[in-house]
Amino acid sequence: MSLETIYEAILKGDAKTTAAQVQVALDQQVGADKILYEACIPAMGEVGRLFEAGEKFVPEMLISARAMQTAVNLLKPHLALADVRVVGKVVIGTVAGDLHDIGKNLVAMMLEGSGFEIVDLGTDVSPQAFVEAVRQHEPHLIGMSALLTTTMTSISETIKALQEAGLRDQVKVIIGGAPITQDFATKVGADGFAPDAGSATRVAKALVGAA
Ligand code: B12
Repeated sequence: MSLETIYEAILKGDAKTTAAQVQVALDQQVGADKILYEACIPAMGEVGRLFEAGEKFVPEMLISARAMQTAVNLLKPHLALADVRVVGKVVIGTVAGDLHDIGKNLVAMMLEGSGFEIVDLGTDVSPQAFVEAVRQHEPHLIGMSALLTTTMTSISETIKALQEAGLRDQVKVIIGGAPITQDFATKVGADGFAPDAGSATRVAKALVGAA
């Protein structure tokens, strides 16, 4: 086993080899976070780079995403070391028009592992669905993920919908996704931004006063 083998397997979209090699790595006591951050996530970054360069196409992105998902499923129990103390409730989803969910799922997983109760609305979540979920679940935090420059606007639309529903003051908003920056977060009036799942946990805890 080497992290390189896992990286290559995800890049190729070979879910079987990915699963087998992740298991070997875990058996050899390689840390789950090391496997995730040094093999799996860089592989997805490379998939994106090759797609942008016209060397990979949507179906290939999809099979790499599936291989990544098998890795995440195996890593999950090792990453999410359950902290029984509930520090807050988070409603999380990928915004309207956007189907990317690997990053959102990782963030949800890490938040869950650090004591948050998670209500996952899935992908392509409309501003209205976020508003309804806030009414129904009364979370401390809303997490929105956007991976496309074209769906970043759904974040501001959702924040606007929360304001119009009179709910904005009841909930903190944390956002993320590859095209999201702190500048963008400030501009749209989000309370927090994090570039990755690890820092998402820190920011979320700070927002609910549990840091
Ligand atoms: C896999 C993938 C797909 C898969 C998604 C499968 C799935 N179930 O998610 C499929 C094949 C479906 C797909 C489709 C498309 N994709 Co795509 N995709 C990717 C790819 C290669 C990887 C994304 C990924 O999973 N990364 C790994 C995860 C771990 O990283 P992450 O998502 O960034 O998440 C981390 C942080 O951003 C952060 N984070 C994420 N969410 C949140 C939320 C909160 C609250 C916080 C705090 C933090 C946070 O923490 C995460 C963990 O560390 C990216 C390339 C890239 N560099 O991002 C392109 C990419 C996002 N896709 C792209 C495009 C263009 C598309 C399509 C439009 C292609 C097409 N022509 O159809 C469609 C759009 C479909 C749609 N409507 O959503 C472009 C977007 C370009 C742009 N500027 O908008 C990218 C950047 C590729 C590229 N370089 O051109 N895609």
